[in-house]
Amino acid sequence: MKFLFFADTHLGFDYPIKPRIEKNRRGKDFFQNYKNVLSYGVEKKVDLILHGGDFFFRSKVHSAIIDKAYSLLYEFADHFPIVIVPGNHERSILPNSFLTAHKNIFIFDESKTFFFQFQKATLAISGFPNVRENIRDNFSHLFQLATEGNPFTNIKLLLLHQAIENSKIAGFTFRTGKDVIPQKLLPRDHDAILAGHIHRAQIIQNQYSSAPIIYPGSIERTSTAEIDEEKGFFLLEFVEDETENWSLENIEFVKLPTRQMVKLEIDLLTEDQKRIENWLAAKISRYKRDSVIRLYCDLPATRKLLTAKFLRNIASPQMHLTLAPLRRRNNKF
Ligand SMILES: [Mn+2]
Repeated sequence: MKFLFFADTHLGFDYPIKPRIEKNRRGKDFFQNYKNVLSYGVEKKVDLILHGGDFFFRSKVHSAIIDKAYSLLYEFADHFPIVIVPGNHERSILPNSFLTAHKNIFIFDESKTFFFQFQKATLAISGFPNVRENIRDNFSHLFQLATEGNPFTNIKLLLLHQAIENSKIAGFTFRTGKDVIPQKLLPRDHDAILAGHIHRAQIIQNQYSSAPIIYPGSIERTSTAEIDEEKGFFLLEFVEDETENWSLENIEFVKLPTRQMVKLEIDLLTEDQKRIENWLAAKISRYKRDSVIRLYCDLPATRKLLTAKFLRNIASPQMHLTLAPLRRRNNKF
C-alpha cells in the first residue's frame, strides 16, 4: 500500500486576481507544485493522499483561488481518497464548496477518525484541525476524542498541523512551550505521526516509540528563512508480513522543482542612479533568470534610488525581485 503525504501548499500566496501591475509572481509556482504532487500520485498509483494543512495561504481567499484549488482536488479525487487537516493559515477551517462534496474528499472539521477499507488492509486516520492556543495541555483530550472506541485497523496514522517536540526550522528547535506537543504525549500504537506546519522537511525519531514523526514541509519556499531547504513530499509504503502485520517499510522523499532563492545585500553607498543600476545588473546576472531575489539595503541614500519602478526595470521578466523592509537597528553606538 502506498500513501503520499504533503503539506503547506499555501495556495493563493502571491496570486492576485486583478494585479495592479504585471510582474512575475510566485503564486503559479505553488499551484504548479500542488498539481505536480497530485499527478505523481496518479503516476505511482498511490492508494491515498494526505495533506497536512495550510492548504490555503490565509483564511479569506478569493473565490477564484478556492475554485482553482478545489477543481484540481475534485478531479484527482477520482483516482484516490484525499484527506486534509486544516492548518492555522486557514484558521482551522477550509471554505465550503460543492467541489469538496466529492465522496473521496475527507476534511477534518473536528477531532475524529476516518476509516478506509482497501482490498488487503484497513486504515484509520485520526486527527483534528489546527489548535492555536495551548496544544500542549489540550492534545491528550483532543486525541482521546478522535480515537475513543475505534475498532481495530491494520494501519493507524495520526494527521496533525502542529509543532512537535524536536521539530526544527533554520536556527531553531521546538522543545517545550504551550504551542509544542511533547513527544511523550504522542500515541505509541500508531504507525506514523504525520504533520504539517513546520516548513522544513524532516523525519524525527520519536523517543518513546518506533513510529516516526514526519514533516514533508512546504511545497515551495514561503520566505527567505527556507532559503537552503529542499522542497518535496513523502511517499510512504506499507508492507504486510507473514503474520498479516502491516508496517511502514519505506519512506521516500520526492523532490519538487523550486526556483533559486537569493539574498542580496546592497552595501554600495551612492546617490548615482546609473552606478547602482550597473552594480545591481552585474550582481543579478550571476543568478538564474527566474530567480527569487530579496534585496537588503539599510543605506538611506542608496535605498532612495531603489524605487519599485527601478526594480521592475532592472529585473528580467521571469525574475522575482523585491526589496526587504529596513531592518531594525541596534541603537547602541
Ligand atoms: Mn504553513
